[in-house]
Amino acid sequence: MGKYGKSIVLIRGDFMYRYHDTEINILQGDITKVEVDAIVNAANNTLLGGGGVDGAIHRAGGKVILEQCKKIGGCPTGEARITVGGNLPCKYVIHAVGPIYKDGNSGEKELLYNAYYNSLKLAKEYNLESIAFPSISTGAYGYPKEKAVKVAVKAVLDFIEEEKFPKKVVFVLFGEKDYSIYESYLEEIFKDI
Ligand code: AR6
Repeated sequence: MGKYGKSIVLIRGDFMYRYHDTEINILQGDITKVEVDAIVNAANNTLLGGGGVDGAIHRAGGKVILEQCKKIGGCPTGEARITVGGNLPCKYVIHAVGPIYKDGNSGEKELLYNAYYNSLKLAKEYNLESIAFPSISTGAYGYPKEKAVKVAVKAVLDFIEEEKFPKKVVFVLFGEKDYSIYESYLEEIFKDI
């Protein structure tokens, strides 16, 4: 059984970095299989589900997630809300809403940063020590992957720096290209840390 549970469809994922006391990993695979305290969903403002990772999480987690999302009643862009994990191996799902990418000058960067940062704030509030993120906004919402990785990593490192929390962060990349982008970016920035 692997580190992240017996059922993970893990294609690649041996990289591990440490920032303060936090372990940072990247995995290529399906986030619904990852055994952590919380996985983050790339949701939309309605929180009522959709395609991509959102669809996969609702399908695998079962109807309790949708029921809780309906009660929450939506979420502004850049913010995050929490539900249980239902049938997923994680305990909680943090539903974060990233921006739809327009031209890069419409506040997308700040909103994407906030989506990551606010997810970590919720994780801290619930004392969830391990958290897995997908690459928010880089699918249907069209955020360029090479730009998004910088924002995602900055938000996570800033949070760790400020809060010394959580214990583990996993970036879960679905596609091979997305994984390579994270792999080289983390390699590059951790050279200087
Ligand atoms: N595990 C990990 N990553 C995944 C998975 C998975 N199972 N499935 C897809 N990805 P997207 P967005 C990757 O489109 O751009 C939804 O309809 C995918 O390859 O899921 O934030 C929502 O309801 C991509 O890199 O989210 C919203 O309406 C990344 O997850 C809208 O899409 C994000 O792609 C949100 O768009």
